[in-house]
Order: sequence, then C-alpha cells, then structure tokens
Amino acid sequence: MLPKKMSNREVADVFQLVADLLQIKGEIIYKVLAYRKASDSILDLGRDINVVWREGKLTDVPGIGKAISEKIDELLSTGELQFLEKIKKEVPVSLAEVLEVPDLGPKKVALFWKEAGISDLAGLEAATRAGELRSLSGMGPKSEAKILAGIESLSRRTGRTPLGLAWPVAQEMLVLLRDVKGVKAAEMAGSLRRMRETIGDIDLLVGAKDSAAVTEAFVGQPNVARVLGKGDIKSSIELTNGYRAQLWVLPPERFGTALQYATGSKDHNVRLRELALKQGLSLSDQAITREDGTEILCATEAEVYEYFGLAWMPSELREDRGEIQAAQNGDLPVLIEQGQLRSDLHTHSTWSDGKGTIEEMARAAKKAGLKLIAITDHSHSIGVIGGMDVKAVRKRRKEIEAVQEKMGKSIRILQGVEVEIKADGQLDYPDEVLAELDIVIASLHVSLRQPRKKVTQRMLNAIQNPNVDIIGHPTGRLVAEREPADLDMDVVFAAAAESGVALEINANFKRLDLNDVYSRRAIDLGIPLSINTDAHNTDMLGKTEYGVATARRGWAEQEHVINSWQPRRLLSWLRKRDDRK
Ligand code: DGT
Ligand code: CA
Ligand code: ZN
Repeated sequence: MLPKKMSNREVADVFQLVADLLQIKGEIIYKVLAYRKASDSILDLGRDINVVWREGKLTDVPGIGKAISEKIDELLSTGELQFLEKIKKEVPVSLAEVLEVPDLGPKKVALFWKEAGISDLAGLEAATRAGELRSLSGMGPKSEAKILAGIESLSRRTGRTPLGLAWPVAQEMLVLLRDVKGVKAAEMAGSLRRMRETIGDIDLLVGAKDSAAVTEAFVGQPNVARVLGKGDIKSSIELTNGYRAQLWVLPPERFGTALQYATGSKDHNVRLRELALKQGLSLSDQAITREDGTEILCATEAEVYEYFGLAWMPSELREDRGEIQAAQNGDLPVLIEQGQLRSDLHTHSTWSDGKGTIEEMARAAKKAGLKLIAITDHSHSIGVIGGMDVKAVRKRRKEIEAVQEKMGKSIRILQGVEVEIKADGQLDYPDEVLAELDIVIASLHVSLRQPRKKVTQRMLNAIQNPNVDIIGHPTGRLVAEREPADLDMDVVFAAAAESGVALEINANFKRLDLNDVYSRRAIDLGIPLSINTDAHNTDMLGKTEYGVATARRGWAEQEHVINSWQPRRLLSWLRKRDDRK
C-alpha cells in the first residue's frame, strides 16, 4: 500500500522535529540549522512538494541539497524517515515540546532530561512545581517561576497566523478568483477583512451567478494540499503551508448581505441582528427577511446597514466595541488612512543594523511619498547589532547634514536615535547627547522579562525624560510569538499622558505594538500615536498598512497620529517638547 500523501506542512514538521532532537542531543549547530532552513523553504514553497518531488526538482529548491532531498524522497515514498527513527531512540521525541517553552534552550532541556529525567511537558511542570529543578546548575526559584509562566503561555498559543503572512496569500487568491468568468465581485471577509493581528482562517467571498467554475478554480489552485469541503455556496481547503481558506459564492444581488455576514465579527453580527429583530426583520448571509417571509436583497454592504438606519462602517471597527451605537448616533470616527502618513519617524541605516545608507533611506522615503524621515539608529548597549556610541552619533550628524544638503527641500531628514532603555532603567546616552538630537525614540529590547515593578519603572524613566519624544514598540510583544513585558499599563498610560510623549504603533506585522486596544486607550487619554515602519532596509519604507490597520482598529483619526501631520506642525510639536528641557 502507498503511504498517505504528506502535505508540505507535514514534511516541514518532520524536519523541524529532526532539528529539535538533534539540537537537544548536542549536534553541531550548522547541521541543525540546515534542517530548519529546509523546513522553512518547504513551508514557503508555494507548490505541492509531492509535485516537485515527482518532477525530480527537489534540489532546485533553495535550502534543499542532496542529503535532504534523499530524505524527502524516502519520506514521500515510504511515509517514514529512518534517520528520524534512529534519533528518536536516542532522544525522547516528547522533548521537542519542552523545547517550545519560551526561554528554554536546548542546553537546559538536555540538562533537565539527563539530570532530572524529564522527558515531556507534564513532567517538566510537575518537577518544577515540586522544586526538583532548583538544585540543578543555573537554576533557582526565579527560573522556576519563568518556566511555569512559559508553560502557561504555551497553552494559550493558538495556532493563529499573523495578519501579514495571511494577507498576501489571500490577495493572490482574490486575483485568481477575479479572473474566473462570471465573477462580479471578490473580497476578503472574516478576521482578515477586519485586519485582526492574527487570522484563524482565510475567508473569501465571491459574487457570481454560477458557483461551479469559481469553486473549481478555488480548489484547483496549485498550493492546495487538500479539499476539506465542496458545496454550492461554501467550500474550504487546506494549503500546502497549513493555512485554511474558506470561500463563499453568492449571486451578485445577495453579495451585500453575504459580505456583511462573513466579515463579522460574530459579536458585531449578533448586535446587528438584535437591531433587526427589534424592527421585525431577520438578517442572514442570504438576505434581510420580513416577518411574512419576503426577502430584501442587498447587493452592497452599505444597503444592509442603511436598511437598519446605520451608516456603513469600516470593517476594522466591527468588533462590538461600541461601533453600532456610534453609527446610530452618527458619530463614527473618520479613520486614519495610509495615504495620510507624511513621515516615518523610526528607521535604521548602516550606522547601526540597517541595510541602507542614510541617502538610500532618504531617497526611498521620498519615493514612498514621504515628506520627512527620521533616521533613528540604535544606541550602543545593544552592542551585538552594532549600535552607535556617542562618537558615532556626532559623526553621523555630518553625514545626515550632507545628505540633507544634497536632497534639498524634497525631503526633510531628522537627526534621531532609538536609545536603549537599559536593564537598570538608565537611558543609553547621557542627556546632553539626547538633547542634541531632533527626535529621540526610547525602546526596550533587553531584559523584557523583568518583574512588573522593575520593568514598569524602566519605562517610566524613559517616558519622564524630557528628551524622549516617542516610546518605540512599547510593550515588546511579538505577534503570536512573544508575550509583552509585564508592564503596568495603567501606570504607563498615566505617565505618558502626563509627559506628552507619543506612543508608537510599530507597523511591522510581527510587532503591531501598541495593539488595537491599547491604541484606543491611548487616544482616549489624549496620548499622541506615531505609526512607523522601523525600516531596516529601503524596501520596508512605506510598508505601513498593518500599522495603519491597527490604528484604525483602535479608532484612530488623522489628528491622533503625529506623523500624519504636515511636517511643519510635527516640527513645532517637537520644538515644544524641547522647551520642557
Ligand atoms: P478567525 O477565522 O478565527 O480569525 O475569525 P473570523 O472572524 O474570521 O471567524 P470565522 O472564520 O469563524 O467566521 C467568519 C465569519 O462568519 C465571522 O467573521 C462572522 C461569521 N460567523 C461565523 N459564525 C457566526 C455565527 O455564529 N453567527 C454570526 N452571526 N456570524 C458568524
Ligand atoms: Ca476566518
Ligand atoms: Zn528600531
């Protein structure tokens, strides 16, 4: 019998497991990394690995050499990998999940296994609670608490996909679907259209009289691993990289109700249906239905909202956070738009860990339509990535001035830094150096796991320093990857409101920090926001869409975002902050 067909995700997982177990075993790192690299490229292949394998083209894939292609061959033809079976005999396979615990590296995992007989998560938790790890080298009550917190955060992990990874995939599908004959409209729906920071599955909606051709095109895409369901209205698939996508096809005259329904959120829909019921109407993905059973069809979403006496509202607002009430009262916010951003206040150049020179960054910013860019290279205590010492800051000044001279009025370039808030709470430059700069961002990168009181106090030191203009990626969280620092946000917000500092919405889809809820709170407290790319190369400039989406989910208007202001107003805001020194 042939083995069950493996998806890219499953093959990638095998190599990830090989890498984990080898690493715990103590294998040299470059071998481990080779397996991780192979795993990543299989996941990102965009084609069915089985097809590439049958074509004999495995070694054309970057990251797959002869040895790994032979292993893939074995896996796909036998469903097994002897190499993995052999390692499993040496290292318990359940240790791979122990390695998933944040802050636990392979050395620690190996230590627990060899010295305390721990071979899985349950064992780790039990031993930690019983204090059995305390006596091991490098361990103590503090590290125990860390491990328990790590295990807890693992259990909260959801298998959701960051918005910035799912979005381009969905966009490509839309392009394909719009090309199918008879398709009148095709849009994203669900959490993707609401631009939540993570996505459970991709929801797409097509308006077409005949669903058969659309459905066939959808399930027949080259990156489909399996078809999970195929009906007249709904079908769903799993992609080779593990994402799931669902398609709804409706006649164009019903597209509006369907789009409204499928966009959600569920809570928003529940709220809207309550409103409908009060008017003796019911609302579904198909139509608005009167009590006598007659239907009102809506081709557009605006018609749906209008029918209930509401203004249409942007999808980012639809989380049942007061938007329906606001629509009823006619005071929906006029949300910030990407095209309104005029400055980028957080960028890096080759003076720290950026890939572009100051001139390249400035030219790219200009090309992206910006009027002002702040070059905010890292300070030195973040040494490993080449931060600037004080001498470098002053030397860089001349280069920025020269580029400014050369580029003239077409773009304004600010002298900036991203100064590290060190573990002891001190800023990484003395005040007189910070005072020489046009703009100062202060950020936490190190010791994010300090206890609440300590890490909050560090943040307060930065917020209260009159030289600091913006707090960069304030909570330090990484979407679906790393919990925020344990900041007392009430205290942080109060201090920010007091000092007038701006809080960043870092637009990198891995950060989106502040998140939507915090952004809204900042606005309510009158704290200015700043949406920045944190660009480390020229390509990243202008890529603010996910940051803008986060701001919109936080109900931000243009007024609330300092880098949407005209440069003149921004500069005067910065000058006023200088007056406090
Ligand atoms: P996700 O995929 O977990 O990121 O979240 P959504 O919001 O995309 O939710 P999903 O994919 O389960 O469903 C897609 C849309 O369908 C959702 O946004 C609203 C609608 N929907 C799903 N279940 C219900 C429901 O029970 N009632 C109502 N009114 N709408 C629902
Ligand atoms: Ca969804
Ligand atoms: Zn940065």
